[in-house]
Amino acid sequence: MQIKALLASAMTAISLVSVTAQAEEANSTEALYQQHCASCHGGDRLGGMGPALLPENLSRLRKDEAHKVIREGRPATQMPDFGNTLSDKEVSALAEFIYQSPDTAPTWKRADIKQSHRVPHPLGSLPDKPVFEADPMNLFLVVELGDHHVTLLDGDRMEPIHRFPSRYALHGGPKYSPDGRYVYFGSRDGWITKYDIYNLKAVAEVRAGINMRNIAVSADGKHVLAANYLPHTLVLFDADNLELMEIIPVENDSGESSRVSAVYAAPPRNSFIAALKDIPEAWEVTVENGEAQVRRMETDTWLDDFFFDPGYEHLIGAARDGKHGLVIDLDTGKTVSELPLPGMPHLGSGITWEYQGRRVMATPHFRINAVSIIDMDNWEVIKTLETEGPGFFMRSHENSPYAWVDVFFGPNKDKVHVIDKQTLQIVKTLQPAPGKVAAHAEFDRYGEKLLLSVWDKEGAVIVYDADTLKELKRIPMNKPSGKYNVWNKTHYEEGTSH
Ligand code: DHE
Repeated sequence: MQIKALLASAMTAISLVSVTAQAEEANSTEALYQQHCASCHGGDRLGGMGPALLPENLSRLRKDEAHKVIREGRPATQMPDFGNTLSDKEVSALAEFIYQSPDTAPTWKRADIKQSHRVPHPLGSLPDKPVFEADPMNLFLVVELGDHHVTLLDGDRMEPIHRFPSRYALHGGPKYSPDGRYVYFGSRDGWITKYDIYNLKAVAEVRAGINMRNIAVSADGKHVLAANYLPHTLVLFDADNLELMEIIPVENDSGESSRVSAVYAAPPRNSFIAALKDIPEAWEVTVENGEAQVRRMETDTWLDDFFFDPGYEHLIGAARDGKHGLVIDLDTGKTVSELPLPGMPHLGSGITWEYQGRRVMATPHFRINAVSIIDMDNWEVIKTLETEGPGFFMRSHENSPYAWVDVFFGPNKDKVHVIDKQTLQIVKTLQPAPGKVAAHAEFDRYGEKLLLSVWDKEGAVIVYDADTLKELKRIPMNKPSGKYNVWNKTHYEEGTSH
């Protein structure tokens, strides 16, 4: 009995020692963070000159990569190497630390948003004429993820006009103002930057959240709506100078909150449509007399990625489980059809075209080697086209007979298929840079030429003739991701994402 008691008290003492040791270690890692990282990444890890270092923001970076970045730094950025300053144990402790949630959940409130707001060039203060010679409607913006820059390209000559730094990790398509003069970029860390293309200047900036999905600009160009994962909000801004209008908490009637999967403008409805990731609802947001009105539609499941028919009468959503799709009538909010799309379709990059007198839509899948082609009248899958791997992005143009889809994942990630839109067959498979991902095509305004990214630090944007499929030139770029043509985006061209 005595021995048992002695053992128990020894165990308690040992566990107290280990709890104390753990607490001391945690404190010393926190101290290390404050000493070496806080000045750039923020004392609260919400980001500063450097990106936010919270688990949500780091979900796309493997821990061993984080370890490497701390040890070796990031070339072409302000991130120094700590390999000589810190021991391996300290580097590992820091790499562990940034993946832990902070003791107090981070918040991003009205005061934080307002404090982040900057307007270096208020609307109306800069000249109304472009400072360069080029068709302003046939410009492209190319996001270069490698060193967080954006290149402005002349779409007639296919020559760069200007290259400028962006916020860290832009994601989703930048959104143009209806006249194509301004563009709004969204970053994963929540920053929205309004850029004046005519004057080549960032004119306003604000941070809408800590971890943002995407932004949408209303069809009349008056409002910007940001969709956040963290906090669970939609945030409405006046598009003129990105002045905060309203923070909309994303919750259901019982107060349960949700991340927002994405938000898009729905021009014929003069509204925004958002889908929620943790509550089975889609929301239609309209702005009336300066205030956001929310119409909730209950959905049969949680929606991830989604797409619309050209009249914005239906939302075609991918279920979060990745096993099927739903078609929702946006007027009644009712599910009118289920789609057998088992491979996690990437509906955000879906496109549509006329096929045998009816409209079809096509989408690649993240998990299966296929493109699904769906009749938009009866919502039947009319063809499942086998590809050489799961794809990410699909593109076409009204004037082009072809649709392009990449093979983003797996051993054939360097291949791109060209599909004949009338025979629904793959007519050519290109492999422009063996071993390197080739992805994301975008056509010029006429559908005559297109750009394809070689998604690599020593990458390029390749210009193709859209009819002969011949390569015309390569423009070197640093991990170019998406490319966005002003005409196609502002005219909601059927072959491009919106
Ligand atoms: Fe994206 C668009 C979601 C990972 C590059 N991506 C979008 C959009 C959504 C989305 C909802 C549409 C927003 C818009 O344009 O307004 N993306 C997701 C994911 O859920 C996913 C799979 C996981 C994640 O962590 O977010 C994901 N996306 C990626 C990447 O890994 C990519 C390849 C590199 C990156 O930038 O992070 C990537 N996504 C893109 C690009 C677009 C995009 C280039 C714009 C496509 C377009 O042509 O409009």
